Amino acid sequence: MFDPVKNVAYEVKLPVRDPKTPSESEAPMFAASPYFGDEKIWDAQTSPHSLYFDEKARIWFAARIRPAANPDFCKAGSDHPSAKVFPLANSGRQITMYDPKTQQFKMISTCFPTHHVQFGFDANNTLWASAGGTQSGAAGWINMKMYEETGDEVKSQGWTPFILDTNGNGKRDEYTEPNQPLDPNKDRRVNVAFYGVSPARDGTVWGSALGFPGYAVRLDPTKPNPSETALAEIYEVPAPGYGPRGMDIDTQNVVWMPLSSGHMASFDRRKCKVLNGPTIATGRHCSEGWTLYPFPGPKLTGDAGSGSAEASYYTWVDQHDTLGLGKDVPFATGNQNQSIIALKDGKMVNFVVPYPMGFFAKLVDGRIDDANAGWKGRGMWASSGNRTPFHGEGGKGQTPKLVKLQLRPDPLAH
Ligand SMILES: [Ca+2]
Repeated sequence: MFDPVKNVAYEVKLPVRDPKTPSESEAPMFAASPYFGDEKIWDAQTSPHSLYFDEKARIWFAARIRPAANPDFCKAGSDHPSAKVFPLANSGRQITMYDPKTQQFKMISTCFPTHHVQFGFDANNTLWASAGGTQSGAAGWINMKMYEETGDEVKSQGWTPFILDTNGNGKRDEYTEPNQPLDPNKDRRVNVAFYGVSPARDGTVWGSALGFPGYAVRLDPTKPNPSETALAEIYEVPAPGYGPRGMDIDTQNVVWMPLSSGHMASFDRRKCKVLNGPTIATGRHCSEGWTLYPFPGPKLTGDAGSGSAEASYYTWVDQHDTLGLGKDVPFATGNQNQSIIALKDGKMVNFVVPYPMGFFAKLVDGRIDDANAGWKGRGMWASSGNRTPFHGEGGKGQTPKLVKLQLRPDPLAH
């Protein structure tokens, strides 16, 4: 935790609900580390991945609180509305909330796995969770209004599989499974899940689905009982692009994501000519919605594509102009450029962090302390590091760092 007003950093240990929660120290060691030998220094039980502030300045983590086997209410035979549609046997991470003011924790045992979390703009203040990999095939949420009012973690959670409207009638119907032949009279389940997840202002929820070439995925949960009614759409990344990771969305509902092919990609659904029917099953029905922008840096030897060797992890959209390049400017973590990379008016702006060497951002967020103080009142904050950093300046024993970026009008401005 870091408080930029008081300039204080401290650590908080996240608790588990079940003492039998696995520890990373139980994971097998495939080989000794050249830096740490056979010492297992990463021993977290909670394995927290990503986090999000709420309007009360509390922090919601994707974190493990129990062993992976789900309680009965998640599984087949349960009368939970989501379990009746799509029972889930395992969840590798759940939800933990920390309130810095009261120093209290709350934990929610979710049936669905969590990886990234983000609040929606709806009246229920829904917290959406991505799954990470595609194994679960489900998108999960917490109705935070209900949870805050009742404390009922079972009733307040829900999830749905990803169902495409392949029969094209505008609503969700009986569906065929991914391993079955397509039936023109039915809808179709696809085995995807969100890696990055971002609710849009129109009530839909978007995410990236890992894979080669991978997808942008849209979920429309705006009809009552979304476990039974939510419809999904998938949009395959077009050549020469492939390999999306963490994504974000802008205020116009345009999706932004980094690609392993060395591009920043945008997807704008408003450009699509077809949105449902049998041709959407492959996700190849709207290549016109995509735009690929090559990242800065050299290309990989022999790469016939147009991208660079950059291997960006995450894209974040500055919806509120916290840095000063403008509202809705997308930023990517430049993990090979040791930078943060903005796309401004079609051009890449590469903010290289020269020292300490080895700058390695996993995500950024913005903060405006004084909207009337120009560049001094605002800034972007980036994490630098990994779970056990060793590849940065200083070597073994370094801890992760926070880097603040501000956009001065000229280099000597102060
Ligand atoms: Ca349908």
